[in-house]
Amino acid sequence: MEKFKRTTVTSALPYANGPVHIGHLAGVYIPADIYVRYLRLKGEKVLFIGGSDEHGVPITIKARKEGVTPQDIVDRYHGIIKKSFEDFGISFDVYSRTSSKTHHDVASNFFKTLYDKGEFVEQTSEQYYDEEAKQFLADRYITGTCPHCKNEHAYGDQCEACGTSLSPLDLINPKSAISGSIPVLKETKHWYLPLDKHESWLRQWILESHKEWKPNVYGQCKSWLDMGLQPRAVSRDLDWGIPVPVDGAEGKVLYVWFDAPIGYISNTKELCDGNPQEYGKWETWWKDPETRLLHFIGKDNIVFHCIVFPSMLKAEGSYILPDNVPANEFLNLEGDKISTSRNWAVWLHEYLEDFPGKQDILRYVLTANAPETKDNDFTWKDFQARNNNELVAIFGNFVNRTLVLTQKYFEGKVPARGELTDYDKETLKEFVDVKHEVEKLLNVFRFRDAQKEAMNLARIGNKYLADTEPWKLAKTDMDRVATILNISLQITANLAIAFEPFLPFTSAKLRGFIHLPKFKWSELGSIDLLPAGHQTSTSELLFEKIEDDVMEAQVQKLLNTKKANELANYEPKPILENIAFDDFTKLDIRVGTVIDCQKVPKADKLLQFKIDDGLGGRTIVSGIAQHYKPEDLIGKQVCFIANLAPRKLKGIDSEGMILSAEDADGKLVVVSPTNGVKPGSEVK
Ligand code: B3M
Ligand code: ZN
Repeated sequence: MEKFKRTTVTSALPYANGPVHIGHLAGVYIPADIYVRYLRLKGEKVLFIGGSDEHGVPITIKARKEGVTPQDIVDRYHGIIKKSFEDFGISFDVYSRTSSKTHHDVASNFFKTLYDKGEFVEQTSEQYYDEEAKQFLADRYITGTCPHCKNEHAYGDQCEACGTSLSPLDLINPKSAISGSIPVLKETKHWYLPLDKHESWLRQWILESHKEWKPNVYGQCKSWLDMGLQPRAVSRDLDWGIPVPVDGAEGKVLYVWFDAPIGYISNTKELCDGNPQEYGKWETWWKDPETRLLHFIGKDNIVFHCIVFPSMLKAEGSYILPDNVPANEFLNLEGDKISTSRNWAVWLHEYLEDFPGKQDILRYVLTANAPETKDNDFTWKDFQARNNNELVAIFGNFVNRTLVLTQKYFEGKVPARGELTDYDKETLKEFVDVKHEVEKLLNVFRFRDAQKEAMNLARIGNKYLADTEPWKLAKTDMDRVATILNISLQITANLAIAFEPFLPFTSAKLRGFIHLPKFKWSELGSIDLLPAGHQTSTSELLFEKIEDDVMEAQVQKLLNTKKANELANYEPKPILENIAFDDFTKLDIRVGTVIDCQKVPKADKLLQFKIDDGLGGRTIVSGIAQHYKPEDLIGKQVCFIANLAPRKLKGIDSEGMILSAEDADGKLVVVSPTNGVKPGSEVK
C-alpha cells in the first residue's frame, strides 16, 4: 500500500431495469463493501463509488412493453436498488445515476476529447433495421436460426444452445425481437474505439505488470488478448442515452458500455463538487498516480473493465488505470443460473420482507459461499445450516454465554484479570494470530477465507469456555472465574471489530451490548479493549435459529416460480401434416376401465395394465411407470388405441396403446373421460 495515499473503489453500476438479487450482492457489492469498511477501519482514505446504469436497449424495451418512458423505468428501479443497498449496509459514499445531468456532461465531454484527439475510427456498415419499430436492432434483439446447430431461437450475438458467438448477419431467417417483423439491412455510421491499436500496451500492462490479478481475471484477459482485439463501436442508433456530441450524429447515442464506466467518474465528481471540504477535488481520486483504483465487478464485465475502459482512460491521457479488478464468478440459485427475466432469484427487497432485520445472515452466507474462484450455488439448506450451526451455535452462543455469565457473577461489570495460566496464554496467542490472518486474506481479496478466519475468534472463545467451565469454578475459585470472563469479554470485543467489515449490523449490536462506541482496526488482537469495571449489558440473542418450515416456504416459492416459467414457456409442438378423413376412421380409439395395474419387473418405465374393454378384456403395456403409482390407476378409465397391431414388450404381449399427455411439470397424465362411460365405448 506504500505506493498509494488513497483508494478509489468502484463497484459495477447495476442496470436500472430490475431490482437487485443475491447474485449481485455476492459477486460485487458485499466484497467491495467488506474491503471498503476494512480500509476505513484502518484509517485509510477511501471513496466507495456506486450508482445505477440507466442506459442501454433493455431499458427501452421494457419501457415499450409497459407503455411508459425509459425514464419512468429507471426512476422506479434506481429507487428500489438504492434502497436495497442501503438496507444491506452497502456503505457507498455516493450512489448516483447515469441519467443525471452531471453524468451526461462528463460522458459527453469525455467522448468529445477522444474525438478531437482522433482516437476514434469512423465506419459505415450495414446493420439490421426494424421498419415497423423504426429502429436499428441491437444484436440481442435479432433472433433466428443458428447456422451451426439449427436452434431456431439463437440471438444475434450468441446461440445459447451451442454456445457459438454469432453476428446478426450469421442468423438464418432473422426476425426482430421487438416487433416480430423481418428486419432489413440499412447503412449506418458509427465511431469505433480501435482496441487493436491499444493491444500492445495492454499486453504489457496486464500480462507483465499485473500477474497478481486473480487467476480468473488474468486468464480471461489473456485469452481476449491472445485472440487479438478488434475495434469496438462506441455509438448506437437509439433514442435513449447520451447524444453523440458530433455534428451529423442525430439519432445516435453513446453505447451504454462507453458511458457507464464513465459513470464512476461522474459520480465521484458529483460527490466531491457537492462537498469539496470533505472529499477534496474529484480529479485527485482519478488522476493522481498516488491514488489506487479498484474495480469490483462480476465476471461478465471483465473485458470492459480490464481492456475497454482502460483503453478509454489511456486514450484520454490524464487518468490513472485500475491497479486491480477483483472480479468474481457467478452465484447460482438452487442449481440454476440466476435470471431476472425468468424471475429465478432471491430479490433483496423480498428477502427483507421475509427476514426483516436479518441482513447479516445473508451477508454471512453469501460471503461464506462467495463465487471467488468458481461459480457457486446458493441453497436455502446451506443458508439454514450456516445460520444455525455457525452464527447461532458458535458466534451467538459464545457471546451470549460470556455476557450472561458476566451478568450473573459480576453484575455485568468486566472483572479484573488475575494471573494467566499456560492455557490462557495459548488461547490469547491464537486469537492475536487471527488479526494477521484476516488482514493477509483481505489484502488479496480472499473474503470468504477472511470471514472464516474471523469466525475462528468465536470458535476459540467457545472452546475456551467449554474447556475452562467457569460455571463450575464459581463455587470455589472466583478469581479464576474473573480471569476467564475477562478473557472471554476481550474476545467478544475483538469479535465486534473483526466482524465490522463483514457483518456491520451484528457488530453494531454487539458493540451496544458491551458499550464499545469507538474502535479501530489496529486494536484487533488487543486483550485490553474492555478495562476492568467497564459495564456491559445482558444481551438479547445476536442470532436466532431458523426452523425447517421457514426454509420450506422459501423453497416452495422457488418451485412455484419454476412452474410458472414452465407454463409460460410451454410451446406446443407444431401440428402435423393434414390427414384424410378416411385415415382417421382407420384408428379405433376406445375407453376402458383399469382392472389391474402392476410394474413390469426389470423395466423402470413400464406398467402392465389389465383393461376391461367390454369385449373380454386385454393387456396393454404402457411407458408411464415414472408418472404413476400402479395402485392409483386401478379403477380409472383410460383411452386406448384398440386396433394397434400387438407388440411384445419385455416378453408381454401388448394389445394397444394408452393415451396420455404432458402436464406443466412434464409428467404424463392419462387421458380419461370426465364422466364414467361404458367400457368399450368408441372415442369419436
Ligand atoms: N450495468 C452490466 C451489469 O450490470 C453493467 C455494469 C456497468 S459497470 C460500468 O452486469
Ligand atoms: Zn447453435
